[in-house]
Amino acid sequence: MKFDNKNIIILSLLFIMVIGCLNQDEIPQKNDGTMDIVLQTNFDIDSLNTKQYWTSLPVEIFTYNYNDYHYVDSTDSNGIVRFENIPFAEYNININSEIVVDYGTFLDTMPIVASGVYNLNNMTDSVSTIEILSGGSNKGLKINEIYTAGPPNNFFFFYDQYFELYNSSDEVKYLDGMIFCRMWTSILEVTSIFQFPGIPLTGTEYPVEPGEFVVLAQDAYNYKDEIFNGKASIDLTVADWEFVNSLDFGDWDNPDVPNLECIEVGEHREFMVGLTMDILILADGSDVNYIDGVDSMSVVDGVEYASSATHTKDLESYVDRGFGGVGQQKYSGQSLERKVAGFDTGNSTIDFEIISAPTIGYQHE
Ligand SMILES: [Ca+2]
Ligand SMILES: [Ca+2]
Ligand SMILES: [Ca+2]
Ligand SMILES: [Ca+2]
Repeated sequence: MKFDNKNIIILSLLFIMVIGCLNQDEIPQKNDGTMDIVLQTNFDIDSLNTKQYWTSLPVEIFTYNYNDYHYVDSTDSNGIVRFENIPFAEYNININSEIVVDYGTFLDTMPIVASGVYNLNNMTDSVSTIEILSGGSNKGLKINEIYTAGPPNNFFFFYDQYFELYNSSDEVKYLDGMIFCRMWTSILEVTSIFQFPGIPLTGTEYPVEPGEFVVLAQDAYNYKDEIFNGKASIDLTVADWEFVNSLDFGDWDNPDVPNLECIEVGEHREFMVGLTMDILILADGSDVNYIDGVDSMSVVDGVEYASSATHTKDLESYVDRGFGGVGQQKYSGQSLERKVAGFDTGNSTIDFEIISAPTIGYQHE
């Protein structure tokens, strides 16, 4: 790869010139000039730092500095994409795509993402590198959507919470005996523990097909008409499962929807989680002694979410390296979903996005 020195000089001059006419807080104006962005996409295919370039990968850039500046172009055979003569501004970079990896004996389709900001302060670099992350290498049952914030309302209603699981693997998975837990700050501290019926690890009563979604409702109840005159809340009678604590006498039990039962001795509470901050764990059920937490080897998926960007990360990083949901509003009807069904890089900061409305049993566009 060869850089053109002339371009670097022109870019640097342009940078100095444009910065020269702007106050620090002022957003760049359309007539401030143009710029080029050259991005080298890198993909570490085997997590061993083996770089691979991907051709024809759509890369999107957009800026909040103006209304309509949004560009999509594709990488060349060196994994490079160029945006030339675009208005001077700070651009966000977004890749949300799929790649097909040829393993010789089979092809594997993997969802990938990359995101970043092309910072004006770094404009003297002629080529920026953007790392592509694959969310498909660790397949299995995933916590795909977390709908907890409550529908738009001003009387603190949030009882329409649900969680969506997704089987991103190519094989049938079984829910038999699995546990779904709310944790305190670590996998060592269980706050609530509910279990699917069946025998953990070996049971085959409750299959989840590859690509299938499973909806776990706080209550499999139709909140659509009763509470909000058909406008704001949702119908959870479509759920595949509901959480029931038989010691909570007020807990709704829909006879048509099977139950995850509370297994904590003496616990009277329903399964209910934080609206915009909490930790959820799906585990295989081989360890149900909750006193000392959930055995790390039994954890199938775990997600931390928090609306505050300054939230201190709690959950062990080998379960989740980040946290999703920054900026999510309580009582907004917003939901938190993986960018692509089952997409999991092991970092919820990257894997999840806030969506404006829940998607019960399907993936948002
Ligand atoms: Ca319930
Ligand atoms: Ca039920
Ligand atoms: Ca334990
Ligand atoms: Ca969904």
